[in-house]
Amino acid sequence: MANQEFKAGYCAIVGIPNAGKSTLMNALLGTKLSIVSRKPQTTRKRVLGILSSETEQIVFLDTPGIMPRPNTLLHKSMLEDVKRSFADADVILVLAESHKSFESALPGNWDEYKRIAGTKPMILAVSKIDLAKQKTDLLPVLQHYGTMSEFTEIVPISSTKGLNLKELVKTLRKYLPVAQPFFDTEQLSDQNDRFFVGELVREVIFQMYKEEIPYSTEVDVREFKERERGKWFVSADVIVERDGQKAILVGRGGLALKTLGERARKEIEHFLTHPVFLELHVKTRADWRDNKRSLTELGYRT
Ligand SMILES: Nc1nc2c(ncn2[C@@H]2O[C@H](COP(=O)(O)OP(=O)(O)OP(=O)(O)O)[C@@H](O)[C@H]2O)c(=O)[nH]1
Ligand SMILES: [Mg+2]
Repeated sequence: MANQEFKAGYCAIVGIPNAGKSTLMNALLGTKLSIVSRKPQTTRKRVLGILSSETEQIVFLDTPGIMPRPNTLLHKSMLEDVKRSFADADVILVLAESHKSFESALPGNWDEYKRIAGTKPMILAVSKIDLAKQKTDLLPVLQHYGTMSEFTEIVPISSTKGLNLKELVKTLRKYLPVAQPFFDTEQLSDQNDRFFVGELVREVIFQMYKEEIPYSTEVDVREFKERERGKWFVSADVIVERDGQKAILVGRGGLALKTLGERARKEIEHFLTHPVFLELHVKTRADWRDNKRSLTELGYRT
């Protein structure tokens, strides 16, 4: 609409682990950018996703889940990313799952984050409403959040069913400043393919392995070569904390690692729309989650 002023700004998507933040950003962008799993704490670094239309550009910051008590240096770094996103945002979009109790749908230390937000507008998206058994189940939930003064708007959504997402964008638009786009309107992110390739390997690890394995594992893309002819070449280290975990990752006769490689390669090829040769090397780096130097080398801010 030519008579609408162009608006542009940053929107941080925040909430407890597993609230559906990454799924929402992907649904809004119409593309799979940020990795998703059924396990909490999938996102570890903030992921930037750019939504451009003729009337606005919203730069989303998909953040790691807020956990009240960080118990590793990695967790602390994840929370720093959340806080940085609060600081960078023009509007803060808080996700709370519709089917969770009010006490558990927002972070235990919500007051602390409310303070960080200060006077910035905060919108609450009540997520996963497709899980509500009946429409009437949602009413008391929306009424309850309606009494919380920090939220200027409340929008019920379902990312997987695509419910109310257009309304959500319209609502967010209201709180963006009049400005020119920050990024090229064709651009989807400011993070490079190398980053997303590592994330896709990590996503398959979150889907394939149980218990502590996904949490103890990191992926470090060592080589990423685009070739003029033939397959592109990707070599990545899969880092675990202990040798016992290495054995689980590799599996009997190397079968698990082979499956991981095949599944990750398919995801990467889909993302890059180009065939790739993927090489994975499993390495042990003792307690990397609590080692400042290791974390810095792996691209975490500490
Ligand atoms: N039924 C339903 N499930 C959803 C919806 N949105 C997300 N999920 C599921 O919720 C789980 C967590 O989704 P994510 O997008 O990874 O959640 P997140 O908030 O990014 O999680 P962290 O990165 O770990 O903090 C996945 O299994 C999703 O498929 C939704 O609208 N409806
Ligand atoms: Mg996530």
